[in-house]
Amino acid sequence: MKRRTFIQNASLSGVGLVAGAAAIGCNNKTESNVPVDAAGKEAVLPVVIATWNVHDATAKAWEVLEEGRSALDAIEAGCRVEEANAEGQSVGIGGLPDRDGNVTLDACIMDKDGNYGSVVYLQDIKHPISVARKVMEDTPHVMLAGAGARQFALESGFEAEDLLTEKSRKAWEKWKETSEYKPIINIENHDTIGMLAIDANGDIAGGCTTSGLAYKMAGRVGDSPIIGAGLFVDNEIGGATATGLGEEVLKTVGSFLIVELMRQGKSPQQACKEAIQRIVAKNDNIDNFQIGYIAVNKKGEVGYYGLQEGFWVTKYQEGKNENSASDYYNKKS
Ligand code: SD4
Repeated sequence: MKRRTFIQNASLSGVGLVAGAAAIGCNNKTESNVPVDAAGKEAVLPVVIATWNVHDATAKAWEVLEEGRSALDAIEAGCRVEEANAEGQSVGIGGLPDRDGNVTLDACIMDKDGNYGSVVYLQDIKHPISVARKVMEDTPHVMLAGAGARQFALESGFEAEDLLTEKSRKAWEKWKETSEYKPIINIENHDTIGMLAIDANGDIAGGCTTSGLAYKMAGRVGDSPIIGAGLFVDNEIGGATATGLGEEVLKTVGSFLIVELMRQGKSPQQACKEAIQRIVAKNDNIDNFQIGYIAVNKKGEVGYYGLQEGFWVTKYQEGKNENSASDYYNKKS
């Protein structure tokens, strides 16, 4: 799809939000929300960005955007790719279990209107991102947990299945042989998918889905399904999402912080970096865990920053689906 929009230049602090401008070239478009800068240059849209090396997921999200569908649809479709990938051991089927051998999943989704849906400690359902969307769209609540979330999923037509694959069961059994309860996130156990998208109409959505920390205590929930921590979207400003040790993201309300820093004028990159610095300031020992943030602003600019080396992101923009290693804080010489 070639995006052709006719945008009037209405500048608001350098970035104008043009409501009601005609937009053609995409099927389902009504009015454009695509920002232009003071010089009349349009944001480079659409854009999809996700944590880690998730080419297939970003490609799927891009395909949905190219059909002229919403950022929300793109996020759900993209996240489902990783949830269905049994080889990935941090998301959906194949996710590493807690220390008792239970696979428990957390996910959330947020749309352009600030609506949010989430599931925590969900068992036996492969696509928590879709259950989260159903919570958002079909219930008066924003979060369902555990047995209630499972019951809601089954009543909504999702099927129960065993999510513990042979590969993950073997890894858990091996872990038990030497187990010392000291989970280290994202140094060897990562790939939680946090994804942000802006559609051709200029609207932003985000999602985050994970099996959480491998071999966690039963009942443990991380940042990924918690609004403001693992994900936050404000369609006037931008969005942010996180991967890494959820406890540290939760304590600093990382994604909300990044969006607020962008509201104050920081670029997505500067905002992600400052959110990592907040974590550094509160921790004496930053060597043993990883955190990675990604962000987009309304202009379609992206940013990403890690605590440690080894945080990768995948971005699909201007027709290119590319991986990049992020810059990071803990540069040991
Ligand atoms: C959590 N943030 O549950 C998630 C884990 C993660 O890549 O990001 N893994 O704390």
